[in-house]
Amino acid sequence: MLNVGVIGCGGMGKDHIKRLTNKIQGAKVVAVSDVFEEGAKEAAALAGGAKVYTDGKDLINDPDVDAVFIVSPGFAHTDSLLQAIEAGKRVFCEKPLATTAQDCKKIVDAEAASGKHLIQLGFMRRYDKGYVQVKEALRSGEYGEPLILHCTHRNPEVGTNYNTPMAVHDTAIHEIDTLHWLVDDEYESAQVIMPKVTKYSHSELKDPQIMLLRTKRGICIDVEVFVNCKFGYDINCEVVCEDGAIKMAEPSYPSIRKNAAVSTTIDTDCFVRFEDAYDTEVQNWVDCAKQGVINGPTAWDGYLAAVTADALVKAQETGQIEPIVTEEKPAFYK
Ligand code: ISE
Repeated sequence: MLNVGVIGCGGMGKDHIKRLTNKIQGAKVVAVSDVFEEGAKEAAALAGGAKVYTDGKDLINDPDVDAVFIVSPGFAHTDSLLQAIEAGKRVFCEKPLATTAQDCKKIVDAEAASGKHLIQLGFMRRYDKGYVQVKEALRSGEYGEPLILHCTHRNPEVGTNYNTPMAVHDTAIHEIDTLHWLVDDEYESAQVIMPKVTKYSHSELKDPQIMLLRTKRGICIDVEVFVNCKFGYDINCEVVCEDGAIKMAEPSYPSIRKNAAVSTTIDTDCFVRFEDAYDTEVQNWVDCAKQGVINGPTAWDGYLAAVTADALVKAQETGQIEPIVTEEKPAFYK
């Protein structure tokens, strides 16, 4: 059994605690921590009882905690990650790794210096069946080289505090990670095109946006990010290759004929759309952590995502093609 300590008991933290307690095999939540003690107590109850901490550092250093799950707000990740590395404990950290590329680099350097792969980052789309099928098709070589990717990332709506840069940091961040993994390439440049703004947006949010990424092998990617599309949580990905085009399967729901029309369901949030992916990524982390290994998105992937996001935010402001310049991948992550 892997004894897990969970840092961060907000909505997402509670969701993961329920998952670890009710669905995942081989793990037990033995401790929880949150700066808000009440939230931590509620979360401990969801786990059927667990130690309650208000300081994540105490949880990390608890000898009963084998491995740490970080689901606190992004700005709090760096301290917890550095403490977990120091304690030599395996970690699952929800995205983002950290809120700045500089902090991501600090974490990468600390993990590499420890000599042990300790961190798996919560980019769950890599575990989604649809993306995995596309990746397998690409890997088969049957369709030749990928040339163009057309993607959409649509949310029905977002909160009023959601602004233009969040379209990158909160939303497109998933495509940033998944797409370079999908085509096994690295990004070279970023550009953002701003269409007419929907009547459902406000002065602080340009919505929709078209984000363009070019990879080092020359693959061109367009991602429509539209977070007030109103009709659903709609994620699409089509890869145009030399010898065919591969479109990711849509979630399957019945097609219903009624009143001279055919209709089917579109999901309305990421928790339903990617429920299986979340379960698979956490089960994978538990299975690997029990064997003392990490096999999934790494801290280096978190650093790459942060640098790419920074270039896209700059491109939102300048309207220009911005270069994406990362440090050389350390041998530790190869
Ligand atoms: C949210 O944080 C997510 O992770 C969702 O996948 C994304 O669609 C949404 O825009 C984000 O705010």
